[in-house]
Amino acid sequence: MRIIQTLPLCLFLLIVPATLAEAASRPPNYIVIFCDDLGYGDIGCFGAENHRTPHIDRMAREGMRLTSFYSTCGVCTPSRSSLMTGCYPRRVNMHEDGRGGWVLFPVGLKGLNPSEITVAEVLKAEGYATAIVGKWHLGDQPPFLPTRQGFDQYFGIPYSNDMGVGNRNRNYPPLPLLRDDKVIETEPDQAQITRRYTEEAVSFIESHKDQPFFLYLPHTMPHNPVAASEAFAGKSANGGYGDAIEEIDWSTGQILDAVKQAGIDRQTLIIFTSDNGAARAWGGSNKPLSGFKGSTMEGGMRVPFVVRWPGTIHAGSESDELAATLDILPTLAALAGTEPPTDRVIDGHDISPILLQKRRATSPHEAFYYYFRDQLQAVRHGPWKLHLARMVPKRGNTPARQVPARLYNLDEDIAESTNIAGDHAAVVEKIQELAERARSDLGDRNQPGARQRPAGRVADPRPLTRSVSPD
Ligand SMILES: [Ca+2]
Repeated sequence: MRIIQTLPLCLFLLIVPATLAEAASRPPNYIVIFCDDLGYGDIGCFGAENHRTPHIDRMAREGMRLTSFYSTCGVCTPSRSSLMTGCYPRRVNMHEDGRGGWVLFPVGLKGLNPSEITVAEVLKAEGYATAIVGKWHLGDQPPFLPTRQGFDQYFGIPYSNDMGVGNRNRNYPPLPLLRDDKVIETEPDQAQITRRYTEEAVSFIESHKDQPFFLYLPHTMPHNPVAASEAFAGKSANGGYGDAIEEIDWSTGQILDAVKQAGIDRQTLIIFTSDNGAARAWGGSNKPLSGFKGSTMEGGMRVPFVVRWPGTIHAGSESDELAATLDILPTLAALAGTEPPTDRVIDGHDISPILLQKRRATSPHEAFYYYFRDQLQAVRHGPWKLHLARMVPKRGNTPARQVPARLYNLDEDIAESTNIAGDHAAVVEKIQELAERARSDLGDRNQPGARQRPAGRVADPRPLTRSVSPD
């Protein structure tokens, strides 16, 4: 009798410490949900009243909101280059395309240099399974595809969803849908794309629950042209844009459920954020910020950020410390027990002390630089943001004009409405010094920076079609 009673206890002692040790030593899984053009005020937990986002809102209640989180540019390609490399777009020369466009276009000359080390490569070296489901937008030529940048697998439309035959301004090849490096469909039904991405993501989670994984889910939506499946089309209070947001919210709920059902809820850190602010035209909101996609106003670059990791990140927490997509690579690396590449400059920092609410954890950024295309337009330093004096080029019938420097205290004036440069000469001077530092390091307009690195280039780009077999 005594043996029977003690046996389960022995088993318990043998099994449980091993399980606990495994849980403690196993690095966390990562899921990064990255929306396209979703604005600061587009989800409920950041103040939206016209979009129903109960699953993302639940993520925020069970996790943390960062309210001063930035993408590094108001448009797609530069923003994504920072998420992947931990560097400013000019550092890796992805601030413009090879022909001077503000993002990469199909049949591009340029791509993220294969010699750059992406967050996927950092994690893969630690034994992570890696997948991307969605929009890549860092090069459409074979050497630049995600399967050459640390991702084991890829499923998605590789660039913006308006860059297909439906775009009457340009002669683009049919919009491709890729699996790994092969075009498996052209001009896919975009109303089904969020659902298909979600199914792919859930399937990846289910089949990789027993090993550390990194799942990057850059949605095609709500970039224009917006579309949603039957269950969401016409159902929101904000037209097609709201439908697309509400389907992304459903998708996020599916991801949360899949993680829970796989029994890895407490071992999985999930991020929800966006690549830039909402555009002026399509129904999105950046409230209470001013400005839109494509600008260096807060509305162009400050994005909503929610992170959830039950048992490790406190439920219902939030921080207004300045952080950026630059910090994703260093932070995920640190939490996985490794570090970012040490053979090159990395602009981001490990923000896990902020996420874990370590005492006195503050922003690791002395300055944050707001570039648009090749130009340094603004700098943030603590609560202060200085829009630098600059020449605004001629546009249409509006002549070129010189605009003076403008200073805002974002803690008191988040909408950048009252220029107080005249009252704070010392602050202006300090930020101008920081701007000079960025100019010499990263460059500005035609002035190259001392520590920029080249983008990848091909001499003879070709369309991604079903018949092209990669090199
Ligand atoms: Ca975008």
